Amino acid sequence: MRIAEARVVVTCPDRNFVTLKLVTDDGLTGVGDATLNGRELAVAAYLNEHVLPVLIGRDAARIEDTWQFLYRGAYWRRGPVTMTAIAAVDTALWDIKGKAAGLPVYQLLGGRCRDGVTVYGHANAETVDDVLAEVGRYVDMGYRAVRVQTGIPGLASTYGVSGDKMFYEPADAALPSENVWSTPAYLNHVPTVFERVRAEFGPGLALLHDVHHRLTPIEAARLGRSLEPYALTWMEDPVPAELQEGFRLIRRHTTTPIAVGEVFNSIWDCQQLISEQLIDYVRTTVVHAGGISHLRRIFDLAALYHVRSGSHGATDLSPVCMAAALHVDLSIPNFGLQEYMRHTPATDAVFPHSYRFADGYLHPGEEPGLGVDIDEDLAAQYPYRPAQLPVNRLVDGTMHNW
Ligand code: EZ4
Ligand code: CO
Repeated sequence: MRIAEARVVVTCPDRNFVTLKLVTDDGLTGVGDATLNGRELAVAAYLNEHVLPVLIGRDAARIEDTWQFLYRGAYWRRGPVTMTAIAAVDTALWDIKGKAAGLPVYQLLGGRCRDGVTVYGHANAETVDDVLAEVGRYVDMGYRAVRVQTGIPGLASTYGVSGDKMFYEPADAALPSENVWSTPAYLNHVPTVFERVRAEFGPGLALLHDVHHRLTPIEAARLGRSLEPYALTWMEDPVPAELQEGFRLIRRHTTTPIAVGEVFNSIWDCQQLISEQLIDYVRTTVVHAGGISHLRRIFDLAALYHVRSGSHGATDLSPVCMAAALHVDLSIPNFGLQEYMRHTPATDAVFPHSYRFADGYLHPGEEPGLGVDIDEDLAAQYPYRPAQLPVNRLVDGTMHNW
């Protein structure tokens, strides 16, 4: 079973996606997500120029060896572009292995550890009154966990608040749009939001919030402490995580659980956070952390330290990534929660998939492999459109983290 064909498909059914498709000499196909939001063509070029030529003729059954070949063989290790490209190959090879075995990938990973994958949705609105209605909508749809983001009084726009309530797309312009940020306004406002959401929905609903890398450790400590009465499931990305030891400071001050890692590419990015028990959920996911093979290594390390999975699942991670994530989520002992932002109908049509939402859970389905594909003819009707993520400045114009 050798890899006979490999191609990269770039398509924009409402947003850009990069997908790797592999075909074996006996006619099996596999797909892998290679989307890096705002940097799509960098990964496409990495795959086309440096990876595809070494894949042709390789044994498609040798998933781990191919991973090691691409990781060690590049000499230049890690980084989002490299690891996203490796992830796409790894994911596609797991898809092929499942089809060759006639089994869904979660069976190859050890079988199911639970009945379904609990997901959380995104309730967001400019005002608190409106966000209460949005949370209610998710509860009515069956969600057991909801992320809550609102506008901040005095700021023109805020991360996580979108016009279209079901399909949030932050990469909103060909050149980065500019947001303005005020930490004091934010820290004062957020606890008032959760006070009302918790009062309205009671103790049973899991509530989450994404800080999106905007605070310092001591500011995050204050936010975590001020949110303790509302018992959040997690406070996400409170500070940028290059300085992993910085989380010790947050930990000393608050029992609000912490989730970090959607931008991490490898086990080395979270090793200290996990082994010092500085976080509660690790948000690494298939597409940006080296594929199914490497993600499972991260989650196994996490299991040793009471850290659970909480994989990123925004709309810029394609249905191929979502399908792969669900096979991992179903099969690991230390699953926590899976983010699930719905894709638009156009995206869903380009990526036919077997996973289904029911009663607050996602189910990957029983098709051999990942249960997802790309309709290449339809994809060709949606040419790439340049789109970048926003940047963020403080009120005085200083560049800040977005
Ligand atoms: O900003 O996926 O938790 N979800 C997030 C996302 C990220 C985007 C970046 O491409 O933080 O909305
Ligand atoms: Co996030």
